[in-house]
Amino acid sequence: MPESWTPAGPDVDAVLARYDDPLRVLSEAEVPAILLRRVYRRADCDGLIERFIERDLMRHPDTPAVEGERTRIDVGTSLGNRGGDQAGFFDHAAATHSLFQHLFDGFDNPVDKVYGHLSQLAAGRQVKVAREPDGRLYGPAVFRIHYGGHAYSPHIDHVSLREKRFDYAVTRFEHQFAGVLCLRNSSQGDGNTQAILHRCLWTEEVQPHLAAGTFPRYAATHNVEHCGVALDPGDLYFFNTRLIHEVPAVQGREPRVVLAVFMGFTSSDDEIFVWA
Ligand SMILES: O=C(O)CCC(=O)C(=O)O
Ligand SMILES: [Fe+2]
Repeated sequence: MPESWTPAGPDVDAVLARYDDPLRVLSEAEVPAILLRRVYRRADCDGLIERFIERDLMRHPDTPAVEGERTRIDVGTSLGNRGGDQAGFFDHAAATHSLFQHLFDGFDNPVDKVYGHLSQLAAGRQVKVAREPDGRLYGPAVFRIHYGGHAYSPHIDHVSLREKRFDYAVTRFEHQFAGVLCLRNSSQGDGNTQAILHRCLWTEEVQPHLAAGTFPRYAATHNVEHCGVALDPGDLYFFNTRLIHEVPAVQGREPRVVLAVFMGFTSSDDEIFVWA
């Protein structure tokens, strides 16, 4: 019987006992994800969210949304949103580095947690914030607050394959992964909003199905396996963002709050660049 396609985990030691080079395993999508449980304290998850609300970085779940408000708020800088204006992107990233210098005071630093776990999985490669040859830094990570109704339909994330950006240093990497640390999950009834990873790496052939919203039918006719990634606050997962993936709409009062990073990986490259 072939082994089932399930995440590696639940902690770094278990992953390293099984795989010498877990990120290379991710690059080949041999496993859907590396899923590390309870890497960040629950009290720090709640405390950070309270701080964001106090500082007006996010809306309290009981405060009604103002008309036309977006269902997703970002705290941080993301290349996907801002990369079209390169100077503006790097200025915004510099402001994020300043903001993050003290934003976590009194709590464990969640960005360091993500980078630290990634380093342990990196088989000696250096994990660093993505930078241009002239030293300009990308945003280190982004908090994403998703309110009710926000969904990610089946998609991939890849700077060159999807976004067609070639004027950034991160284009040099062959593979792109994401890291997602859950700080709060939406919940209502028995169903939490959880990510689904499909055992299908992006190709030109599937693109029309993503664009037309017909990927579910494509997946059913091609017997594409999938894997749900159920996160509790404090859990961290890494996955290959060339896998078609989705997150169903957030349900209920609580927003889904995550700290997200992307990273560029090439097996033979001794650096891993991380950005948001
Ligand atoms: O929140 C997640 O678990 C994944 C979100 C995602 O796919 C994205 O931000 O591109
Ligand atoms: Fe994604």
